[in-house]
Amino acid sequence: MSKAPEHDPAQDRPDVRSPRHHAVGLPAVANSIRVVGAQAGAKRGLPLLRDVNQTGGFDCPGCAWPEPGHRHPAEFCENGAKAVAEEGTRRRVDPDFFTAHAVTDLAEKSGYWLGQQGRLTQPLHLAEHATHYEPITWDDAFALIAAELADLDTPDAAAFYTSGRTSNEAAFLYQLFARRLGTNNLPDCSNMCHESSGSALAETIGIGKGSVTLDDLYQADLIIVAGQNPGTNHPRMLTALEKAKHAGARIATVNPLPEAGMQRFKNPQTARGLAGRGTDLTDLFLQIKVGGDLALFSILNRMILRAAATDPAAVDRDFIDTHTHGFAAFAAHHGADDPDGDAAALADAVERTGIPAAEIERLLAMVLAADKIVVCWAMGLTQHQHAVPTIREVVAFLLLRGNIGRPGAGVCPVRGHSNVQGDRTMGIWERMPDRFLDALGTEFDFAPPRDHGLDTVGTIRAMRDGRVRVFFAMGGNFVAATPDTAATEAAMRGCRLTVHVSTKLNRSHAVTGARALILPALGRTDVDAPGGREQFVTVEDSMGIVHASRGSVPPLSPGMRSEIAIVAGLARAVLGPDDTVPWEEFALDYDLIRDRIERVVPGFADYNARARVPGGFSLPHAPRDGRVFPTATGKANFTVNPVTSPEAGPGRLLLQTLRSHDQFNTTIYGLDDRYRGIHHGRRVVLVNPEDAAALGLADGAFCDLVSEWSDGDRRAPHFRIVHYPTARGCAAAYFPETNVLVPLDSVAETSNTPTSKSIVVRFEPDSGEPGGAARS
Ligand SMILES: Nc1nc2c(c(=O)[nH]1)N[C@H]1C(S)=C(S)[C@@H](COP(=O)(O)OP(=O)(O)OC[C@H]3O[C@@H](n4cnc5c(=O)[nH]c(N)nc54)[C@H](O)[C@@H]3O)O[C@H]1N2
Ligand SMILES: Nc1nc2c(c(=O)[nH]1)N[C@H]1C(S)=C(S)[C@@H](COP(=O)(O)OP(=O)(O)OC[C@H]3O[C@@H](n4cnc5c(=O)[nH]c(N)nc54)[C@H](O)[C@@H]3O)O[C@H]1N2
Ligand code: SF4
Ligand SMILES: [Mo]
Repeated sequence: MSKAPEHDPAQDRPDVRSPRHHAVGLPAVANSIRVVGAQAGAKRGLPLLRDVNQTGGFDCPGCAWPEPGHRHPAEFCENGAKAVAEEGTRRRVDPDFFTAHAVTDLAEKSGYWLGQQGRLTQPLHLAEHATHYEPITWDDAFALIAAELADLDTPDAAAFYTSGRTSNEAAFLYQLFARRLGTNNLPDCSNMCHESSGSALAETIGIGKGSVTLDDLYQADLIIVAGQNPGTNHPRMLTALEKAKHAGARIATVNPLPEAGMQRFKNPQTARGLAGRGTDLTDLFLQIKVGGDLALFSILNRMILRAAATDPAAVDRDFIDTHTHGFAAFAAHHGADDPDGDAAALADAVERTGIPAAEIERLLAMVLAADKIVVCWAMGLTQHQHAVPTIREVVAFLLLRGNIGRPGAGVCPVRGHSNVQGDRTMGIWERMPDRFLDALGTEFDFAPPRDHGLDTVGTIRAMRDGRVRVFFAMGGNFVAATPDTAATEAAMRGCRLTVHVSTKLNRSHAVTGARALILPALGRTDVDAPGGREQFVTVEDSMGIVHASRGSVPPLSPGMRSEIAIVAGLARAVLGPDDTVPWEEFALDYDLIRDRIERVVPGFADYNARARVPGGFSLPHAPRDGRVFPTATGKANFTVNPVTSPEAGPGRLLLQTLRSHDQFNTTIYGLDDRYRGIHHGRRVVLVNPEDAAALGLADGAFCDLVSEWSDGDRRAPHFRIVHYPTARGCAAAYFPETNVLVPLDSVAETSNTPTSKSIVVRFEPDSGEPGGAARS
C-alpha cells in the first residue's frame, strides 16, 4: 500500500503568484521526469517514457491530440507524463487497505488522496449493509451482476457508462454486450464533453468529427483557437501551432482568460524553446465574455456578407452554390441586404462579447486576408446552453469562404479523452443510427434494440426516479464528473447495484448502490497477454487516425484483467453458455474482434493489416476527402441561429468551471496550477479585479459560491478569491469541486450537455471549510 499521507485539509491552502506568460520550457521537462520517477520508479519509469506515443509503444492515456507522422524520441508532454505516471505507478491498493478503510471513511477522503493510493489490484465487493469492501473472485462478481440484471423488469433498467479511455476493441464488445442484453443505455463522457460539437457538425456537415489533419494546421493561414486551453489540456498542440506559425500562419485566440500556453510557447524539443525566448503564438487575443462566442461568430458572418457586397471574393460563391444549402435564409438572417442594421448589430455584439469593436474588425481583417482558415475549439464552446447554435455558426463562418474540404482549412473540435472519438465510432452512443444497428444485427445474427437509450443526464434522472437500478461504468468517475453532485450522489445511492471497472480508486467507489463492485482493469501502459500471447489494442485520435497501442510494463497484479476480458466474462455470465458470440475467443485474440469491427463499421477495411502499419491509418471523412456532405439535404447546411448569450444579472457573475494544470478531469495530480500562478490549493475563484471591487470581494478573502436556478440555490463553500485578469462579468473555478453548483436540468439544447461553462453565481460570506470529498 502507498505511503502517501492522508489528505490534510490544511494542505488546501492556496498561495497565489503572478500568472505566467509562457508555457512549457525546462520546468515542464524536469517535472515530467520527476513525476514518473516518483510514481513508477526507474524500473517501470524508463520503459514507460521510452514507449509513450512511439510506434510499437502505447498511446498516451492523456488527451486525444494526434502524434505527428515523424516521431521525436520524446513525443510526450508534461501532462502526458503525469497521465503515464498516474497509471504506471508501482503503488497498489491491496486487500488490507479495504480492511483499514470503511466505505464511509473513503467517502470522507479527497479525490486527490484516493487517487494517490495506487492501482486497484483485485475485484472487490461491497455487500448489502456491509461497511467494508471485501475481495471477491471474478466468477462470483460476474455471477452477482448476472443475477441482478436477471432480476430487472427490463434491460432498460440498467445503464452502461463509458469514459473515453476504453480501446476500440473493448468498446465494440461492450456496446455489443449491452445491445444483446437489449438496451441502448450507453451514456458516455462525451455527453458532457463534445456532444454539442457532434450534434452541430452532424447537422451541418454530415459527420460529427473534425475535418482537419495535422498537415492542414501546418498549411493554414489563420487558426482561430476558441474556448480551449491547449497549454494545459492538449500541450503538444502547441508544437503544431508553433510549426504552423513558422510556416506563416496567424493565430487568433478567443478566451475569457489569457491562458499562458497560447501566449508564448517554449518548445522543449528545440534549443530555442529550452534556452531561448520561445515562440509568440497569439497574434490577436480576444478576451471574450463567457458565452459570447455565438455573438462573435454571428457578427463576423454579418461583416463577411457585408464585405461581399463590395468585394464578391469575400465569400466563396462557387462553393456556396455547389456544396451548400440554406444560404439565402442565412444571409437574410444576417441582414445581408440591411446595411442600416449594421451599427446596432455591432453594438449588440460588443455588448455580448465584451470585445471592443476595433478588435472585432481586426479579426475580420485577418479573416478576409486568409485563404485557409481552421477553427479549433473545446469545452469553452461546448458546455453552454446555446453551444450547438454556437458551433453551427462556426461552421457557417467556415462555409462562407469555402473553408471545409480543402487543405489548410476546416473544423477542429479538439477531443478530450484519448479514445473518446474511437469509442463513438465503435458504437458507444445511446442513439446509434439504424445503419450501424443493422450491420451489427446482421453480423451477430440478432435484433438490436432500436429505441434510443439514456445519455448521461438522462441516466442520472432515471436513477433518481428508480427507472435505472443497475449502473455499470467502464472507467470514469461518474459521481464526480457529472453535474449536481448532491442529486447525482443520491441517485447513485438509490441503485440496487453499482459496478465500476477502474484502474484507480475514486469517489464513485465510495458513493454506491445497495451493493457495489470494483473490477480492476489493465490500462494502456500494462502489458496485456491473455493466455500468454501478447495482444495490442487500437485507438482513434482527434483527427481520425486509428493506430495500435501496446502496453510496456508488467501488470502489478494477476488479479487485474483487461477490459476486453472483463466484458467477455460478464457477457458469458449474463447471456449464458448458448450465446452465439464467441466471447472467450475474442478475449484471447483481439484480431478476431477487429475482423468483426471491419464488417460492421465503415472505414475499417483490412483493419488487422493496417493497424500493424506504424502510425496506423486514417478513417474516411467525406467532407474532408471530397466535399461530400452526408446530411439530410445532401449538402453542407447553413443554419439560422438567433443571437443569444447568458446573462448573470446584477450582483452576479457567470462562473465557468475548468481544469487546472495539475489534473486530468477528476484525477487530481497535485494542488498547483503553475501557469495561472495558483499553488498548494484548488478552492479558488478567479474574479476580475473591477468586478471584485464592485462586489466587495477582497483578494485573499474566502467566500461561498451560490448558484441560482429555478429549483433553488446550490452552495459550494469556502473559496479563496483571487483577483485575476479574466473577462468582466465572469469568474472561473476548478471542477469537480464546483460540480455541486451545476443544476442537473441546466443543459445545452439538442446535445443535453451540462452547462458547466456558464453558471450564474452570487458570492456569500464564507461558511467555513467543507468536510470530506467536497474538498477534493
Ligand atoms: N492535463 C489535462 N489534459 C486534459 C484534460 C485534463 O483534465 N487535464 N481533460 C481532457 C478532456 S476530457 C477534455 S474535454 C479536454 C478539455 O480541454 P479544454 O476545453 O481546454 O478544458 P477546460 O479547462 O475546460 O478549458 C476551457 C477553456 O475555455 C475557456 N472558456 C470558458 N468559457 C468560455 C467561453 O464561453 N468562450 C470561450 N471562447 N472560451 C471559454 C476557458 O477559459 C479555458 O481556457 O482536455 C483533455 N485533456
Ligand atoms: N463542472 C464540470 N464538469 C465536467 C467538465 C467540466 O469542464 N466542468 N468536463 C466534463 C468532461 S469534458 C468530461 S470528458 C467528463 C469526464 O468524466 P469521466 O471520464 O467519468 O472522468 P475521469 O475523471 O476522466 O475518470 C477517471 C477515472 O477513470 C478510471 N480510469 C482511468 N483510466 C482507465 C482505464 O484505462 N480503464 C478503466 N476501466 N478505467 C480507467 C480511473 O479509475 C479514474 O479514477 O467530466 C465532465 N465534467
Ligand atoms: S498532448 Fe495529450 S496525448 Fe500528447 S503527450 Fe500530451 S497528454 Fe499525451
Ligand atoms: Mo472531455
